[in-house]
Amino acid sequence: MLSEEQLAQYHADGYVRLGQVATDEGFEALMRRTDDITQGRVRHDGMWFQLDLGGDEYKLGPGGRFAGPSDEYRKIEGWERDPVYLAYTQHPVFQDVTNELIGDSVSTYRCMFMNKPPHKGTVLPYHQDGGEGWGLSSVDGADFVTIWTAIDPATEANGCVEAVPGSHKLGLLSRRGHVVSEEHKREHVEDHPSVFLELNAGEVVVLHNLLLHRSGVNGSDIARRGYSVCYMDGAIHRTADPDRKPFPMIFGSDALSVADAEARMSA
Ligand SMILES: O=C(O)CCC(=O)C(=O)O
Repeated sequence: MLSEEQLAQYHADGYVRLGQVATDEGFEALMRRTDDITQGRVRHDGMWFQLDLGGDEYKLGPGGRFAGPSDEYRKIEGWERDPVYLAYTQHPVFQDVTNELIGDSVSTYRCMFMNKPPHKGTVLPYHQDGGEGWGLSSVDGADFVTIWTAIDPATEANGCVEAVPGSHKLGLLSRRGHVVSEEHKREHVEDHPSVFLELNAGEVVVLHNLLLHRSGVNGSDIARRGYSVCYMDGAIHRTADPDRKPFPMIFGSDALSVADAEARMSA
């Protein structure tokens, strides 16, 4: 449960740190499973992989199926298919937090791995999470929250998330663009102090979806792997979907089951 102080910080700054949520043993299992997935020892249908191109230009490679064992995936989506990661995503602490900030019925837009390999890592410019590009029935994302877990220590040197405290209060700056325009950057980023959300391995930060955030390249010898889950109101659906099918449910009725995910693995 968020304390009153934590809740006040979340509303004032648009982020709040939770410390380490997993037990040490649980976190070791997450680290092992991270390697199992990036190295292809564990495979799940429907996961999406994108290799890192590196560089300080926002240039992304194509995404698709597993492309062989690699420490150089930039992004991998679909981690809710994995029982170890699903159990973590459904941790009671995250249930309390999302219950408080969203409600009882919670789905996930995406459960993703974001990596900046040593001396690589593509820059991610300042952006807000939401807008029409997400193709959702909730455009301004007033009912999303991201919970970001450091798999490696996340530091300024290896490209941790950087954010402008309080910027979530600006509301959605553009319905169209995901990345902040030059004009909005001049107005809302330059001359506004930012914070580097440095975390020890295992630690967690909760981010308001409209918080202006970015991350840079990794200038260090240490990888910067993170696990980012966008939780949202379970009623949100894709605008293009005439059946209004919900996203994978994490909490509430029809929530995904760890036992089912385990059974699929051993089938
Ligand atoms: O991990 C990163 O570098 C950025 C992640 C991000 O933008 C997000 O989780 O919404």
